Amino acid sequence: MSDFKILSESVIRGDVKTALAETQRALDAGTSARDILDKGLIVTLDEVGERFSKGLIFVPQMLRSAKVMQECTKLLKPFFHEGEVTSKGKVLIGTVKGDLHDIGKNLVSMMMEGAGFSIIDLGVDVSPEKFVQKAQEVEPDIVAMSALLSTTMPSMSQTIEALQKAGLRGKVKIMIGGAPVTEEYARRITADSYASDAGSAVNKAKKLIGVS
Ligand code: B1M
Repeated sequence: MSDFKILSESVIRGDVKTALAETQRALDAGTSARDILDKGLIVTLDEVGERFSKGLIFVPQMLRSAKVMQECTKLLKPFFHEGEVTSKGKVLIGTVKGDLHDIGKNLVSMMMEGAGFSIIDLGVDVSPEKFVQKAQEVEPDIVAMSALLSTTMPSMSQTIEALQKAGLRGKVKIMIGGAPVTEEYARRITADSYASDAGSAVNKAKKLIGVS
C-alpha cells in the first residue's frame, strides 16, 4: 500500500489530477497495471467504504472517490488487452435493478473485452425485463449480473426466473458477482457461475462457454 500512498490519498480526497498523475507515474516506473488497480485503486475504495460505514465520510465524498477511480481506470484500460482477437463470445452485462454501483461491473466488462469477448453493457439499475428483452435481441452466450447492495441481490434471482419464463434459460449461461455475492448464493439461485473479481470473471467466462 505504501507504494501507492499518494495515489490512495488522492483517491480518498477526490483529487483527480494528482491521482491521474500518480497512476501515470507508476506506469512509467514499470508498475503493472494489475498492481495499480488491485493494490492502489481497489483497496482504496475498500478504505472509502470503511470510512463511509464508520460515518467518517458521506455519499458525496464516496461519489467523488468513485469518479477518480473511474478516470484512473481509463488510463489502465489499454494494458488489459490480450492482443488482437476475434470475439470469444457475447456477454450481456449489467448492474441489477435498484443498484447504481458500476465500477466493478465496468472492470469486469473491461477485462472481458480485453480478453476478446464482445460486451453489451446495459449499465446500471437494469430490470429483469430489460435483461430479457436485450437477451432476446442480441442472443448472448452469457448474461452477467453485478450487485453491490445486499438489498439488490434478489434481483439476480428474479432475472434468472424472468429468463426462464422467456424460454432463454437453456440458451444462455449466467454469471453473477459483486461484493456481497457469494458462491453459495450463486448455487442457491441456480446461476451457472460466480466470480469474486474481474480477473477470475474472465477465466470463468471462458470456461463457461468452452473457449481458451
Ligand atoms: Co455504495 N455502498 N452506496 N456507493 N459503495 C457500498 C457497496 C457499501 C459496502 C459501503 C459501506 O457501507 N461500507 C454499502 C453497501 C452495504 C450492503 O448492502 N452490503 C453501500 C451503500 C450502503 C450505498 C448507498 C445505499 C449509500 C446511501 O445512499 N446511503 C448508496 C446506494 C445507491 C444505489 O446503488 N442505489 C450508495 C452509493 C454509492 C455511490 C453512488 C456514492 C458510489 C458508487 C459510484 C459508482 O459505482 N459509479 C458508491 C461506492 C463507490 C461504494 C464503495 C465505497 C466502493 C464500491 C466499488 O466500486 N468498489 C462500496 C464499499 C466497498 O465496496 N468496499 C460501497 C470497487 C470495485 C472494483 O469493487 O464493485 O466489489 P466491486 O467489484 C469487484 C468484485 O465485486 C467483482 O469484480 C470487481 C473487482 O475486480 N465483481 C464482479 C463486481 N461485479 C461483478 C460481476 C461479476 C463478477 C465479478 O460477474 C458478472
